[in-house]
Amino acid sequence: MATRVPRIAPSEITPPEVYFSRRALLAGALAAGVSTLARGAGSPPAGAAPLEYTANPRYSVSEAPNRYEEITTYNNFYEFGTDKEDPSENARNFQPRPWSVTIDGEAETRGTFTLEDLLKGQPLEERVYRFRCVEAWSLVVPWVGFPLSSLLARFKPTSRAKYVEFTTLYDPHRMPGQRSSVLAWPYVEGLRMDEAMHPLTLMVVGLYGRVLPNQDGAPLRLIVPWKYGFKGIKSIVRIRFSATQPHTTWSLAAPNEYGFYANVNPAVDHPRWSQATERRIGAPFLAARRPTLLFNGYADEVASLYQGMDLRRYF
Ligand SMILES: Nc1nc2c(c(=O)[nH]1)N[C@H]1C(S)=C(S)[C@@H](COP(=O)(O)O)O[C@H]1N2
Ligand SMILES: [Mo]
Repeated sequence: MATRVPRIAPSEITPPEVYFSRRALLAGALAAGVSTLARGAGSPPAGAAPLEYTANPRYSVSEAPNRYEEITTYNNFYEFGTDKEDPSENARNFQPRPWSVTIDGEAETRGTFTLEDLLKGQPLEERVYRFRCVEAWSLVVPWVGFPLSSLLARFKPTSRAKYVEFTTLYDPHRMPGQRSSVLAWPYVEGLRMDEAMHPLTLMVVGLYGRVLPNQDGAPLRLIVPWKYGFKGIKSIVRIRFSATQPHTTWSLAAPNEYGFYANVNPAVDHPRWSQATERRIGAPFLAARRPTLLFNGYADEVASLYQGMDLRRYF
């Protein structure tokens, strides 16, 4: 994931612009009921099935979302190739339905559930989140989904459940990138239980009011907006409650480069490049480079989860 990212020269750092803050949250709340689609920042194709959802301004930034085309043609999804434009091309014929997810580990309720069953009784929300890839580019995305916490609660995790592990589909016939050994398949990610239960942590099934496109992780993917993008595992087929910290794909591939926590932190550089700034995809060249914010701008909401932890050690 990291090989083509250039070092960022200090001279490229631009002055602060508009940031996600408590104030932005309040501004969002005042704009309640105004759909992000009304901003005209992008247009999903007529072919994608519309979803029923309500906007959640409490958990939305006021920055303009990236265009649909940007969010769906500049992707990381190594199961469909390692170049940014590979997933949009190679996932075109992927069939994300029917789909089922296996729940196991430290929970009273376990088993295999259909996607429809998992979505039952989960009202969908649109949330406009900032998204920061570890490769130092960023997007603003109007996701549609529901809080992971309300899904997990249904399975009654036991008191031994300290972590949640997520696994992507393994099927090299349907995911041609898995025929290469660029990563140890299947892709695995994980969260501490309190991170998983945080109200910002989202199970995503849609984008721009429509069913999630294959290249963005159909039919079900995770979004944790204060963490680097690689925590947002796609096309999930298994959720396991665990007493111990999961062995996650990127931290196994390069433990000194990709930590388990992966909280966005401009003060902790990647060993091979700075994390102090980021490039906003689609922004005019001179405005594209902007400072990266601690916890991706969500510090007010999540910093307390890491009180007393050395974020340089637990990166
Ligand atoms: N299964 C799986 N999930 C994945 C990845 C992947 O290669 N495989 N890439 C991650 C990375 S590095 C990023 S930045 C985001 C990209 O999400 P997007 O393509 O929807 O922007 O997905 C994450 N989830
Ligand atoms: Mo990423």
